[in-house]
Amino acid sequence: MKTAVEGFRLWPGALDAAAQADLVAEVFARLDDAPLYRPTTPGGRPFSVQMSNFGPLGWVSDRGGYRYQSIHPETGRPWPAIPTVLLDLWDATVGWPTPPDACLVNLYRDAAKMGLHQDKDEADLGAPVLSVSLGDTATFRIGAAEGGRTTTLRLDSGDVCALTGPARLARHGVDRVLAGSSRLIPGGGRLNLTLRCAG
Ligand SMILES: O=C(O)CCC(=O)C(=O)O
Repeated sequence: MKTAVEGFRLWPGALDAAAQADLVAEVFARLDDAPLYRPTTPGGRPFSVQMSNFGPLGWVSDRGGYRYQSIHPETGRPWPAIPTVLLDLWDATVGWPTPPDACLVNLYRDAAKMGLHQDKDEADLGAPVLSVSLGDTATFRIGAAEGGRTTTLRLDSGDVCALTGPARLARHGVDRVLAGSSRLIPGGGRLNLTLRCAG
């Protein structure tokens, strides 16, 4: 498929309905240990997206800035392990020789969205970023790292995409989520799981 940015890869429907339901159940079981919370930007503004993490390292944001850390900022406990199915998906798609050590969990409810940004808090900016979409459909926007025009595409439940090579630092974000387009997520909304080599 021709993509918006060289190095952006998309696997539409990579997870079938049963795999999506199993993964959602696994994610919500882990969220009992590492509850979703609403981080704030370094400037003090709350994100519209709720977040948690799995893996040795988790991405956090607060007045201290953006960073990875090994404990949940509210409970002080280590993050739960990354589900094996996601590690297998990493091997089957991007095939990077080292496994991811961070899985950011983003839950979009109501009018939550994510502004255009680059992922650059990771130690290894050569390693790909793999992203799994579950639940409501998102309008995803992406453009080259250097600037210029962006393009939008739909990410449906079960779609998997990756920022690799020249797209690793692509600008990307979620303009909106189509509320009620799926019934997969308990309580509604969209779940996004993003795997990275952070440390
Ligand atoms: O929700 C998405 O599809 C994108 C998430 C994202 O860009 C991020 O976590 O950095």
